[in-house]
Amino acid sequence: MVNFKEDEKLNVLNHSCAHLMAQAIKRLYPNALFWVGPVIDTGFYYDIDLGDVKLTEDDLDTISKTMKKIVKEDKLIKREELTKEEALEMFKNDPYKIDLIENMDESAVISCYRQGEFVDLCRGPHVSSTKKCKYFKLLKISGAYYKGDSKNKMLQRIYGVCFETQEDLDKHLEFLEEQKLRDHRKIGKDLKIFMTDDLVGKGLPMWLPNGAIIRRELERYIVDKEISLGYNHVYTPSLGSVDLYKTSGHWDHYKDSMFPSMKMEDEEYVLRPMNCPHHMLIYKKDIHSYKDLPIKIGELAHDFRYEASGAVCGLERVRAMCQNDAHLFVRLDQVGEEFKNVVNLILDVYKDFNITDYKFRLSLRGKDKEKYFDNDEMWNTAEDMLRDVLNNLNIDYYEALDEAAFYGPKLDVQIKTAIGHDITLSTCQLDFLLPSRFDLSYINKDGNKERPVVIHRAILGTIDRFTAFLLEETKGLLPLWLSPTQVNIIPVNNEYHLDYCKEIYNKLKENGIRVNLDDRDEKMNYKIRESVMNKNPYTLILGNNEESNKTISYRICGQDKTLSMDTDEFIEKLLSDIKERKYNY
Ligand code: TSB
Ligand code: ZN
Repeated sequence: MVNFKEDEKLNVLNHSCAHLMAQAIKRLYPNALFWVGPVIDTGFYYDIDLGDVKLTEDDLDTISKTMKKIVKEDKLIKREELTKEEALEMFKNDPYKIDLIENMDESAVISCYRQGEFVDLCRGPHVSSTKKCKYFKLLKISGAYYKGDSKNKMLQRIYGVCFETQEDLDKHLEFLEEQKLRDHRKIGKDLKIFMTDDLVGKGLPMWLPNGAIIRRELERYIVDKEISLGYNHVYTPSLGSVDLYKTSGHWDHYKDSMFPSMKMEDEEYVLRPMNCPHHMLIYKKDIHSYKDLPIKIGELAHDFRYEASGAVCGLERVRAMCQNDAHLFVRLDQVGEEFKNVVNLILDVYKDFNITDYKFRLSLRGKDKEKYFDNDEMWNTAEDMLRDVLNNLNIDYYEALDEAAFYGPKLDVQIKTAIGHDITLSTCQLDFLLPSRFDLSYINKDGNKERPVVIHRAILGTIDRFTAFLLEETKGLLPLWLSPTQVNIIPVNNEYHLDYCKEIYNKLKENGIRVNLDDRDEKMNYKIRESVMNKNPYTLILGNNEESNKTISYRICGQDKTLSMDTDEFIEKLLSDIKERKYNY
């Protein structure tokens, strides 16, 4: 997908188009005030204060028409330079511009761009005239808090894109349409995988029977893999006392992401946002020798985070989630090796799911003193060590400030979702803090106490997010082992072939294959079309031929041909593909 921010030409063009849009809005709504209008990866937007006027999607047409008029007028776009004083005078009636200007250096040369009657503060550069912004499309409106702060006024944000040719624009719009079809929220609804209901609450999806099958398979898959690697799984409660989270440091550094506490008599509890504190105490229960390490405590653990209501998204960002979590308690000399093992596990899992389009991100501490535990020495050690580990692993990664956990730096695996969100799938984190907060130790070779290091890791991330990702990657046609219905049987004619269909149905069922018999009184072709829409991997069509030869005929979803096979051979093939967890068809 084209990146508007990185492509130099498109960047300038889209920025100019944002001004064009602002000019059109100002003509239509003379009281409109403008905050910022940057180019983003997916095009441009402008944040607008329209007072009491609430724009709807229909208004986008009107705005577009006025923009087209200004394109025709072919206004020259001219740069002017001002001192801070001049700029403050020029925009004295615009509190948003005043805010921007006041934050600039005294000595800065401030530029603005004029096109006809419209002038806007801007660093530029811009195209030379409005004619150049001919091929644009306004895409959507949303609310956006002034300066991104929910305590501030809500502005209206209009998104758009602009290209150099009609052809490029059409191609892009087609791509966006296809993206929409890949949106896991649509697929999840169409395939009856999950639902949401405002009566339950925002960010609290419910997994329907089809989703529950996917989830159970994923959970079995990852737990089995972890068991084979020496992980020990536990179950711990989703609640913890406030004191537990005070001890860990979550209370000081992570409270904003937690649901408020519940008080009962003299006790106070929280829904847990993470599982580390529980696992620390499990480790602490026993005395450990250096020979016992690494100790790997895993859990499919339920967590609760108070994600902003505007940020929750289907299964991708939820407020109640299930982490594929584990904490590895390791000696200092084991950090490199164990980190490598986790990265290899991530790569191994990605191979199983054919995941190739991702980036490793080294997530480092930011400046915010409240967000991160304050100990420079600890951070420097941890960040240097992690960088070393990654360099030794020879993997490509980029660094990002202010993305660490409050307790330490992370290696995150970033992916782009169908609707363009940049999200973390897997994570592996290095932590010197919690072992000390919980006073953890092991007995070293000399019989003295030493502090272990903790590696936090989630391979599938959360089952929720991973499922969202899979639905988008596969467009709903999941690998056979994950498909809620693996085989759908359709009789050529209900009147004659139902008995044979039932015989095959029973045979498949006895073999543990998830099978459905579509015996509704509908036409065969209708049922076949629906079976494809429901992304059933195998659709069996059984009639006279199949019955007399004791065979089956099948179509694989998304493939045109119909193939015939001996029934037992077919079952064997399916069972082997399921057992191998084969990804493709
Ligand atoms: C790995 N304590 C660590 C754990 O031991 C931890 O909680 N890390 S985390 O905060 O990064 O969360 C782990 C993973 O959960 C993330 O990598 C991400 O894939 C997933 N995740 C985080 N927040 C959400 C959410 N709101 N909805 C769905 N998945 C989420
Ligand atoms: Zn953790």
